[in-house]
Amino acid sequence: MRKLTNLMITGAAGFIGSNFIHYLFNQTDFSGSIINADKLTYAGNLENLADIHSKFGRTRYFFEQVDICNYNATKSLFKKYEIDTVVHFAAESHVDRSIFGPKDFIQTNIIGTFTLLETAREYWKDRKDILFHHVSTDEVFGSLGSTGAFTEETPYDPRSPYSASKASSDHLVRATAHTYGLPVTISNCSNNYGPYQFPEKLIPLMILNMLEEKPLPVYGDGKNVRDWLYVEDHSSAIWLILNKGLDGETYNIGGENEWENIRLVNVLCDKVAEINGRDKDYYKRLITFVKDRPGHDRRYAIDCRKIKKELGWKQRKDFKKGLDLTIRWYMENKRWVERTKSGEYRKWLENNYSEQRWELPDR
Ligand code: NAD
Ligand code: TDX
Repeated sequence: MRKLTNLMITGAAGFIGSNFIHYLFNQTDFSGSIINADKLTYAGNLENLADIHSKFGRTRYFFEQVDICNYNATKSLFKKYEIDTVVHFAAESHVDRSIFGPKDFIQTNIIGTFTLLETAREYWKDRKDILFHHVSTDEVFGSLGSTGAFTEETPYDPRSPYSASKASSDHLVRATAHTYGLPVTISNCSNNYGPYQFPEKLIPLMILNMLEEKPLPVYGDGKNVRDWLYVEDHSSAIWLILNKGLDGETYNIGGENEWENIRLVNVLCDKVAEINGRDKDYYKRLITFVKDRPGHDRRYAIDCRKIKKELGWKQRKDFKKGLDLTIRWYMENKRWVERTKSGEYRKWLENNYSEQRWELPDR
């Protein structure tokens, strides 16, 4: 029986990790503590969790600024909080950045994952009531032609520095389980969208550019296909895996919701125009085809029948509704948008944690 009491969630100041924490506190019966272990790179924004901090800070929610590549730091956190579960989100996550500067991807995604695995092995020894869950991506499987979908058995074929670093981390997790018996689970998920996504990724970038009447840059011919999943549905899948997933197993998670980029951008233009009371085609004049991403994977699609059948998971959010919620979130959260774009969000830590001493919760 897994303990699932003191969860170290790495990279939880980022997009999916912060949504996962909201999901745990607001939509599950989870009654333990969460330790958010995050280095706070450009992608880490503690304002994503300001509400959680004020409700549960220093009782059930703790933030620790830590680089997962630092063995001594991760080891002391395992001890300090008696960690029994790791949910490993921390990563460099943006494909374009990996093309211009792959080094941080190799460091965090590979060395960082390796360091966490070493820490977990050292601290947990032969315990079986613990779990290391590794969050990965569909991009490790490569690129598809016009038909078919990635299953858990699809051979790895990563084609960008980002996906190569994630593939490498997946291999390290499996090798550690196989060689040393560490209880692990892995999930490979398709493209997420929703609140708190850093506006370098396609959907928030397009929404915010429309609102500022800036060009909407579509790479290449716009016919690359992605399979989109609302971030809350990703969270529910991970929570299910923590509770019911079998040690050593991999689960694919996907939206079963494929869109060519250009079609998706057109739908976003329609929706933002509708919400803003503009003519239907108002924002489409901003669509600009630009030079393609080097090595741009053509199509991803996930076969997620295993997690559906074995764990009873399903996607709940209809895509049009999810897009509507997401657009409205970016329109209504002007302060978050402004502070994210200006870099002001990086000062939140100084202003809110200066007096904190990272104490243990009362037990
Ligand atoms: P993100 O870029 O929004 O957040 C990453 C977080 O990790 C940030 O808070 C950052 O500060 C932190 N971080 C980076 N380097 C660190 C380090 N060395 N030590 C500690 N913390 C560090 O990423 P995201 O979109 O939330 O993705 C989370 C995870 O999910 C990643 O592992 C990613 O590969 C995977 N994933 C993402 C998607 C997607 O569509 N975004 C889809 C499938 C899988
Ligand atoms: O300005 C843009 N114009 C454009 O046409 C951007 C930012 C993207 N694109 C295209 C490239 C992709 O085909 O849109 C698609 C989606 O791009 P991203 O949002 O950068 O996502 P992607 O490269 O598909 O990777 C995402 O999904 C899998 C996440 O960033 C990864 O972390 C995750 O593993």
